[in-house]
Amino acid sequence: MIIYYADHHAKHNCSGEIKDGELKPCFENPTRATSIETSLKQAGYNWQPPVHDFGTSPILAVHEADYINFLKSAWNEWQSIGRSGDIFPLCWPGANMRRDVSPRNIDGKIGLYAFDSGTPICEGTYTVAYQGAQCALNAAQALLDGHNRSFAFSRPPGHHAMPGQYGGYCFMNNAAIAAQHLRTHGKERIAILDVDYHHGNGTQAIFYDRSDVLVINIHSDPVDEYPYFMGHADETGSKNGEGYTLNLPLAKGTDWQAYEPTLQSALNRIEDFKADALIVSFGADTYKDDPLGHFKLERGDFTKIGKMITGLQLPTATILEGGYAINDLGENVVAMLTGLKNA
Ligand code: SP5
Ligand code: ZN
Repeated sequence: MIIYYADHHAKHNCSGEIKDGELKPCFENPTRATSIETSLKQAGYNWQPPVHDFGTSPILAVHEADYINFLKSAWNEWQSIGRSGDIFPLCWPGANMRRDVSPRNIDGKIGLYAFDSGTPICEGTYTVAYQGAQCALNAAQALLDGHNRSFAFSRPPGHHAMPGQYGGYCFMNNAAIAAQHLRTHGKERIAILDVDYHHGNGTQAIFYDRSDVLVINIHSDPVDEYPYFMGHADETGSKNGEGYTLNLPLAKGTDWQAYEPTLQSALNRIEDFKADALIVSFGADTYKDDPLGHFKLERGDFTKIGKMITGLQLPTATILEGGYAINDLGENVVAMLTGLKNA
């Protein structure tokens, strides 16, 4: 298991997020990574910084250039007009409004590039998201270099990030960037298995038209849960990608008994697909005590998930997504890695 982690992730540390109509402390905060560091160290794992910098081109392979440019310049622009707090959106182009004329005003731009109000941007956000993407790229490269298992646990997470929009604490889609890197460098068929509690709308959108990247989500039914507007079972891909998106929404309260057969059907689909490599978007927010999640998985279930994935016998890069029960997060990650270790 080769592990990547950029410890200056702590510079993405916003002052609060809008939740339930109020400004609350951020769930997605630096102590998440500290919890993982502590537990990995105790379990005898080592990690390394993203030693190779792949630059922006693999990021631009899945994200729109104007969007990445916005992320890069947003903080300076925000500050230059005297704003001191974190960046939040104010106004969105609603269903019958126009998005074909780009606003010059910063608040307009934010409305164009954000899809929720729960994802603040602060001074370090761009650099940290960039380093997080580099961690994922190094994890993908490890597979190309012949490793069988890699793990990237950088913040912020990525799976909600769309081709041209941020949200759900995500700015750059680390899993999609990793998957595309494998495609660019000769792997023909990539499967992405997203087991975060929330639907990975960004990853789905990025590969929706394509048959070379299979995207499977097991998540809380969007009828009842964020991100609400994507992740239904009838979304199966379009054009060449028809049949290469699979959504397996589950009800709130799902425990291992209901989760296990769903995971098995996802793994069966990956087997049929004959993937050359697997990317796992791993969110520990399916844990029973997660403050944002409403599934009932136990710590030992993460080891079972890892073991079942190992049964596929595929080179596997695991990318951290959510998980907000901070005191348990590190141990939950170790439990997953225990299952993912080669038999
Ligand atoms: C990567 C990831 O896990 N992102 C999750 C983003 C979720 N943002 C929405 C949070 C709103 C929670 N409101 C539910 C109330 C729970 N009591
Ligand atoms: Zn999540």
